[in-house]
Amino acid sequence: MTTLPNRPFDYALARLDGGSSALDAVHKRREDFATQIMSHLAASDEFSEMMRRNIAPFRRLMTYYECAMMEMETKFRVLDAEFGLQHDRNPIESIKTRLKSTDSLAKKLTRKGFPITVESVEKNIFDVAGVRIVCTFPEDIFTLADALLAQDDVTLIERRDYVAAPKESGYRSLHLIVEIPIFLEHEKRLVKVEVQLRTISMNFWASLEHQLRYKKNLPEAEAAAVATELANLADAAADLDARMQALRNFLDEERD
Ligand code: 0O2
Repeated sequence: MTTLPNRPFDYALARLDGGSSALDAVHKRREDFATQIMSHLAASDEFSEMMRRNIAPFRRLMTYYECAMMEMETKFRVLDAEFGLQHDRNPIESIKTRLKSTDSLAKKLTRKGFPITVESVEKNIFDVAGVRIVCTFPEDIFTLADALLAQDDVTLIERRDYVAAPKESGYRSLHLIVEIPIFLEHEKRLVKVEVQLRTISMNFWASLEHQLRYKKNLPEAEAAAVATELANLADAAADLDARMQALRNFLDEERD
């Protein structure tokens, strides 16, 4: 088991050395932030203008993504119900769906240097439709992912396993980009959906880290200490998951 030293964050802060380099870092971060805002505003304006000119195709595309999210949510609800029958417990704690906002779409197209058009959104952005599955135990993540990928109308486009190889931030989840069909009045369309699978404790960490990440105007050294502490907390959450899983496995063996 990984144990955290007492008050590691206080310790990290106590070692910080202030002075002019910290002040320079603050000025630099402010400048970077201002530059980011300016390019973001320009991208948003360009994106809004593009949407105004292409409102009907853009709405249609977003509706396809919405339909694909509904399909995907149903697939997981079916798996959850069937697992409940077989194993007397449900592997899914909650499901959340989201369409990427126009603001985030504009930012991502600009960041990646893709053209700002409706076609470009469909061709280049794979996480317009997002479905987040919060599982009870870590093994449920992989059981559900395997069951989804075994379905004959699901095509795997990309798999990123941030459980086996967490991000530097400490972020853990299994990400799948899959393509599924939606059936419209006169056609069948293949639509990409990003599925994020994670446990309750991975979700707890990711939600809080997401909030804290916006408190950005810290001097560099303090920001580094915060990042280290967040990564340590992610390890603590993973440890909790592993112990819960071990308990689950023990109880399952006792029952058989
Ligand atoms: P939202 O609103 O959740 O969609 P790529 O350009 O595709 O290589 P991308 O898209 O950043 O890079 O892919 P990545 O990093 O595999 O996955 C991005 C999504 O994973 C993020 O979506 C978050 O949902 C989640 N995520 C990744 N890293 C972190 C992290 O360190 N902390 C937290 N809290 N979440 C993370 P968006 O687009 O940021 O936002």
